[in-house]
Amino acid sequence: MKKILITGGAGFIGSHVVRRFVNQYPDYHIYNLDALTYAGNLENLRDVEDAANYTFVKGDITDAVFLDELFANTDFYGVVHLAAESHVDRSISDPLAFVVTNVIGTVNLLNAARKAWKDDLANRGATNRLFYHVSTDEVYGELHDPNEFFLETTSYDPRSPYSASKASSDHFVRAYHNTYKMPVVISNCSNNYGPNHFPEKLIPLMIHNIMQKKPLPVYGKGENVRDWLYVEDHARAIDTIFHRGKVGETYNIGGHNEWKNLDLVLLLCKIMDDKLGREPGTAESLITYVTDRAGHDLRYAIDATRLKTELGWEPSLQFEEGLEKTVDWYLENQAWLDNVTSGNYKKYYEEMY
Ligand code: NAD
Ligand code: TDX
Repeated sequence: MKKILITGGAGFIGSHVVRRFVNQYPDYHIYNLDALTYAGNLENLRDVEDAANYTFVKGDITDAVFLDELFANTDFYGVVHLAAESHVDRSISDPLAFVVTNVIGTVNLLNAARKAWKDDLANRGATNRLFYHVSTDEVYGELHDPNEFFLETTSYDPRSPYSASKASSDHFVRAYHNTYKMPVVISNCSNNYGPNHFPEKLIPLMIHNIMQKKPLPVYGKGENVRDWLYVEDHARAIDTIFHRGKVGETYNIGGHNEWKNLDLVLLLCKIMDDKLGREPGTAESLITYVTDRAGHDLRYAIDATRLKTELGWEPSLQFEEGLEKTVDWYLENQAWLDNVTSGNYKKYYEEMY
């Protein structure tokens, strides 16, 4: 049985990746390594927790000694690295936490793999092992020209502490490939949405606030543009790249689905009024324009042609369909939402808005 380490598997995207790998690959044993920060939640994985090919390991990627022991005791065939601090607003108030987890944590993981895989690395090309780093489109900076898209060759230009930390970790991953022959692959994905998304991010925050009839905080004028992808499509892309991506390469992943924030919030308002049996316009009346995010990137848009032409991946869901599925999930899982919005969330929310 091949042992695969997935980091950050209790988080939003990680939990969908863990579920997919556990269900699709009975010949793999999946180890989910997660520190269970505020963003990690084992409730996300209740349906796979008893699977014979799944093990949860509580641990912190900032702890190098722990990682070295883990890799010495378990012969991992592959690593899919998602553990990170992921919220741009939190990176603005506490940048160092992002350096520690996203940069130092990633280097610790690379070091642990390097030590454990040293015989394979000494023999370049003779390894089937893989270190897969999951990254973001935000490393490319922002776009102004509506005809421009991020390509795999676009120069890095990170503009928030979050994207600077992810760009740095991408650079370390490539440096380990070049210097130590670490077999790596990187993907840079656009904004995800779907079930289990923590309600500090735009879509689940708006869904939660519409349910509670609370103000809907739109930053600035709501003109910033994001390219949205359903999370299960991202998990399928990660599966595809893990198995068929070329070592040393980068793949962009995106939904080809750009929305201005305000238009997206208006669409959500319409869907939610409908589902909740409220008068049309009820949710929209909650929209409140608030101070813009510092250094707010104007537009992200991914060109995912390479992934389509080389590996045959395409998004499967239309946005309206994905958004309805997402809203339905939150309406059916209010206990999940109540649980993650109790305790520290209240304090975070009061400080933010
Ligand atoms: P998330 O915040 O929902 O989950 C992060 C997970 O990592 C949590 O389970 C948390 O407990 C864990 N974690 C955090 N610090 C840790 C540490 N020191 N040691 C071990 N575990 C730790 O994040 P997400 O939105 O699921 O993003 C996952 C990855 O995908 C990140 O690397 C992120 O940069 C990348 N990404 C996210 C998006 C997006 O739209 N959310 C888009 C592109 C790329
Ligand atoms: O309350 C809000 N109001 C608002 O107008 C929030 C939380 C956000 N916004 C805006 C800011 C952005 O333009 O909505 C847009 C989306 O914001 P987020 O959901 O915070 O996502 P973003 O900053 O685009 O980053 C996300 O996508 C790329 C993830 O959090 C990253 O982890 C990922 O790499």
